Amino acid sequence: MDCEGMDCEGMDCEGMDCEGMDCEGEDSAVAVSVGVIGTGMIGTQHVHRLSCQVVGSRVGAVFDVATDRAAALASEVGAQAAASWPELVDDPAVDAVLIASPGDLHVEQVLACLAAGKPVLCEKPLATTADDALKVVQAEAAAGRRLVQVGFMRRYDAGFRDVKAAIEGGVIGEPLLAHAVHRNPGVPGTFVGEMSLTDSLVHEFDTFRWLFAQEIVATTVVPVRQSPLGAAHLRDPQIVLLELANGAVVDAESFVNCQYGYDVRCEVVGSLGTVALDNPRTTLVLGAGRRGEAVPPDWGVRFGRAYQDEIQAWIDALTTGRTVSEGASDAWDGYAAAAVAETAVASFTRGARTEVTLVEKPDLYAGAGGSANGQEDEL
Ligand code: NAD
Ligand code: ISE
Repeated sequence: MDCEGMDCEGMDCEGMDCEGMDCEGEDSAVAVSVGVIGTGMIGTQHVHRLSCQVVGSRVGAVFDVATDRAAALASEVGAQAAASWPELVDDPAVDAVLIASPGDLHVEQVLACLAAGKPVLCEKPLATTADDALKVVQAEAAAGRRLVQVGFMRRYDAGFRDVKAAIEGGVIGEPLLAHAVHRNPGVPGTFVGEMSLTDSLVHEFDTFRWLFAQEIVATTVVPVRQSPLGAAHLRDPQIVLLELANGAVVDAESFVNCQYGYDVRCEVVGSLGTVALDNPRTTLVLGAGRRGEAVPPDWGVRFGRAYQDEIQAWIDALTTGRTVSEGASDAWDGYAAAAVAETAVASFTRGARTEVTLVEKPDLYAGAGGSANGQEDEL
């Protein structure tokens, strides 16, 4: 990695081009200095994770257009409040960048990180159009190395990992189809347009590419009677049929105003059996002739451990000379998921089955259908 100007005190620098780096005190505590762009709901959580929970990281700088909120958070964790996001990206005291701004801003911010040669963990979606996501893939391919990881944190969730292990272990035979639900109790006013597809179900698009190790080749959005309780401007709920390259089919429901809690489940049906992912159980209440358990209230609670493990794996990768952690979604995965989302939007608009078109996969992204990455990506 070209790490000129980085403060990599304590990092494992063996074999790196460290000219100009401050590498004194390699035995002291490792601290990758991360700059965080966007300190809204998840950005704030990630700042706290990077500061207090993840081993080997600290927050060097934050930026948000809500400058007062960003300044307060910066002061809380001992970080700089940058004057703009380009200033944060170019700050020599920032080793790597975590992007948690709205999805339509990601591509410009990611490309700036690539131009600065800095590893970036970009929250999903990588971009809101396939063309924009492709720009990231092309920039990495031109540079010949991957610096981008996409925040599809389910790949770090213990339950989803168990599902993948069951499939790969042959426990259910050949995976043939899956049923999936993705329900939010409600969404903020910033959730507009086709975000059920581009922002919520984009998780399923990544998840099932990864679980089945297959690209998604076509989508069909099935119109559903609209809930009277959701925002009028949202078509909610929705069902999307995903066809995978080997003929497997997934039906995925998005319901972003389901009212009762956050509910992400799936069942994969194979030739010998099935594997089902349920909500993790915290308590089981038996009383008054009923048996009950809590439903997670939101994604922060349901996937808190997955976000933590995802960011820890990223920081571990950076401290051991890699830029993308093993098994994480990379820029190709972000591009493929964005292309599926765009295809689903087109299917919804046209009211017809629509095929996904992907460019040829650059050699840089080894492995098919979102399986574990084969590249070393030395820093
Ligand atoms: P949010 O609206 O709460 O936060 C976004 C923040 O970005 C706001 O504070 C806003 O002021 C700020 N912002 C707006 N313009 C900006 C700019 N030009 N530069 C820097 N900051 C800017 O939204 P959120 O729910 O925190 O979502 C942020 C991103 O994280 C989205 O891409 C979303 O899809 C993703 N997300 C991922 C998960 C997950 O499960 N992986 C969960 C929630 C959100
Ligand atoms: C949100 O942005 C997330 O990524 C959550 O994981 C997802 O469940 C929710 O639908 C999105 O809006």
